[in-house]
Amino acid sequence: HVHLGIVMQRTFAMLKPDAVEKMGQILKLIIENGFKVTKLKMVQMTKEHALEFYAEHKGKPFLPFLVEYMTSGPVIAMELLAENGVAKWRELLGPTDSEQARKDAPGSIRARFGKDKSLNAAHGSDSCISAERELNIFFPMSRIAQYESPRSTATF
Ligand code: RTP
Ligand code: MG
Repeated sequence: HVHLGIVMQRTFAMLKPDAVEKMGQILKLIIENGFKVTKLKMVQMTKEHALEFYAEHKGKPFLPFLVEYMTSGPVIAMELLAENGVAKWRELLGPTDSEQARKDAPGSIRARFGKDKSLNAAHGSDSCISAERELNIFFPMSRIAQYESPRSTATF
């Protein structure tokens, strides 16, 4: 059928350990840029978890350092929803190298909150296929019940 109108796309975003302390500012930026935060949680990744997440980088020289970085403290995992969300989030992130980002995209998240080509503050899926894979790692369907449980014990 003919599809008219806006196509919303979900993507996986993550604040890396060095950016978690700046979550307030970064979340404000995310919302101001028109994303809906549809899932969010803080988790400590294990080494196994990080190796699964970065399977595409198996064998690359930077992988051991990357795994150490990503397991050095908690991360904030999110599902973001927006029109053309995958590319839109990569755009707001800026180039991988934060020093490059400060030259080419000074308003971007990596320019503002990252340090260099390794410690770059945040992650974004590079395609819809990657987004589905990465969202399933952090937000598996079988655990959806945990989402509602705090409500039943809350007192108002
Ligand atoms: P990300 O996956 O985190 O959104 O970043 P990206 O697509 O822009 O970069 P990618 O090539 O997928 O690399 C994943 C992460 O590995 C670290 N890295 N270090 N030292 C290095 O040469 C190097 N290259 C990449 C960065 O933390 C990068 O985000
Ligand atoms: Mg990548």
